[in-house]
Amino acid sequence: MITLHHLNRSRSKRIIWLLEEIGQPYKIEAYQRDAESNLAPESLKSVHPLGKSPVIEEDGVVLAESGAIVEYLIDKFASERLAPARGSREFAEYLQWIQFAESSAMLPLLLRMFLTRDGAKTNFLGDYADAETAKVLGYLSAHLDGKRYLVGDSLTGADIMMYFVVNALEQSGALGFFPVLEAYLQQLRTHSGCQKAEALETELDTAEA
Ligand SMILES: N[C@@H](CCC(=O)N[C@@H](CS)C(=O)NCC(=O)O)C(=O)O
Repeated sequence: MITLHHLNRSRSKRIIWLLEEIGQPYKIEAYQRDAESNLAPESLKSVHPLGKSPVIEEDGVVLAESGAIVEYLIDKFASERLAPARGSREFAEYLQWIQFAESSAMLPLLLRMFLTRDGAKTNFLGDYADAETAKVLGYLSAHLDGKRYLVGDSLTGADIMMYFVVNALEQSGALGFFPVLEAYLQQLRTHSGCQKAEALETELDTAEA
């Protein structure tokens, strides 16, 4: 049995979708963010010292970092369905997009989100965040133009990772500037695993809207 330690409104949604795709038995331990700080509760630190989500427990392995969890679970349970063949050119691209989704793409989006929440005037950070956001999303959009998925023509773990990025973009109200990414988001939402992850995320979120 795989256990997912899930925090409301978090990257953990990626892992719910993945668990739906791989079809192994799983259970969810749900946690809620603190209403003031937006941080995870202290109890998550007893699962993993970082105290962040997602974290999984699987056959004695306790693993944090959504990208690592996606690679680990696919490698173990769904490598023929959700990843290209190891050693192929597509596999290299697959690894790149998995990393991109949590590093190059997330950094400027998070920076912009924190700057907006903070409200302080910045010297260069605001311009840097906006220029980097345009650069990385422009790159992603150019790659996806005319394509349904990031690698080949079927769903892989890279798309499950990227879903959180385009979902965050939608929530920020900026998705309309990127019609290719909007179409990609709709394509990902045709998957029943994605729909189930959305429904479970909503069901497990007890915070006020
Ligand atoms: N790079 C990590 C990021 C983990 C992370 O920052 N998770 C957030 C939720 S999206 C979290 O737990 N925030 C609450 C906190 O830091 O206390 C991953 O991909 O899993």
